[in-house]
Amino acid sequence: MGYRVAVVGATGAVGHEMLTTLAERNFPADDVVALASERSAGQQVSFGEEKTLKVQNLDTYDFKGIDIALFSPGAKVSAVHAPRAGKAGAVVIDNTSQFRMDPDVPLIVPEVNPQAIAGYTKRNIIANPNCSTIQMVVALKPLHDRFKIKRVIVSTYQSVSGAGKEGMDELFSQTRGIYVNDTPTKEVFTKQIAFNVIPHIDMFMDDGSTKEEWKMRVETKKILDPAIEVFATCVRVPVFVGHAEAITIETEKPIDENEARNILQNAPGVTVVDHRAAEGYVTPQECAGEDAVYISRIRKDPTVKNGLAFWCVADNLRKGAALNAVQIAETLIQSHLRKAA
Ligand code: 11C
Repeated sequence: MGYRVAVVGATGAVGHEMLTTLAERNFPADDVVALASERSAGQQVSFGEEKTLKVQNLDTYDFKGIDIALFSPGAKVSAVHAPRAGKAGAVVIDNTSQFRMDPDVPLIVPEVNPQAIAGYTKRNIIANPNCSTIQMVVALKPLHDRFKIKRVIVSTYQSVSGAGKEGMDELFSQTRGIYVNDTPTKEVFTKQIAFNVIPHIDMFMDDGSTKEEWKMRVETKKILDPAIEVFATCVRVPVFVGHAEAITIETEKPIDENEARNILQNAPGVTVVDHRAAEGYVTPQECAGEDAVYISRIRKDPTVKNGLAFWCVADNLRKGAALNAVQIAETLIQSHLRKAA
């Protein structure tokens, strides 16, 4: 007997990727239900190569009988409907920022802290971290285990799909508009994103950082180690899919570049492409549609006693969102929600 799975926010960019990932990985589901707002109810969404699902209205949907609900509808909608689904007996895996820092909700990256899933029973909710955090902690974990990371400095280059389909549409229409001499429309991003970069993702905090930068700090502490200090600068760039990060770490133990490369080569979820030549590093355009977190440009940082720098890219819709959520579901059914075959 398989599982009954709901995908909430099924018409969005991440919801679409969740359905694709469930189908591609042959998730053992007997039934998959697509849910979205009343406005989208009745639409058809693809599930795998051959099937389509009719979108049902989230507001009136009864989650009784659903085993796992993958949520990506926006934080305000999750705030209302995730607890409702959890109370009805579904285990919610929520991709929004709504519950990530709730002490009763585990925040999970399966390659990093799968053991923490056990805490889901308090609220029946598991949180999926922010995309920029996920790819970073996948790379940091094996290095932390060996060299004990004290401090991380990270600058991000984040694609517009982080802001959903609307963000992708805005980059497309602004780029086209500039070529035909139209005034670019600006609704999703704070400044023109076509042919530009914007050092502002999510709202400003009192200390001058943005909420995206704050998320990278607090989520890394919750997932990996509260002792690690993270200082982030998060920047939106005119790329459709794939987030890139320039990461510099300072470690307690002496760190050797070749040993670090070897450790990363053997780390789960990581692919190292690192030759000092044009084909020897990965860019967002090459990682779109891929599952791995790619690491390139590994080199010593000689400005501190024990320092290492590297370049990290991943598909933010896959490992940064949908794939990580489905991997959490896979871990959950292995460890906690086993069903007789
Ligand atoms: C972005 N990282 O690239 C954001 C998207 O907290 O789930 C995800 C926001 C979040 O804009």
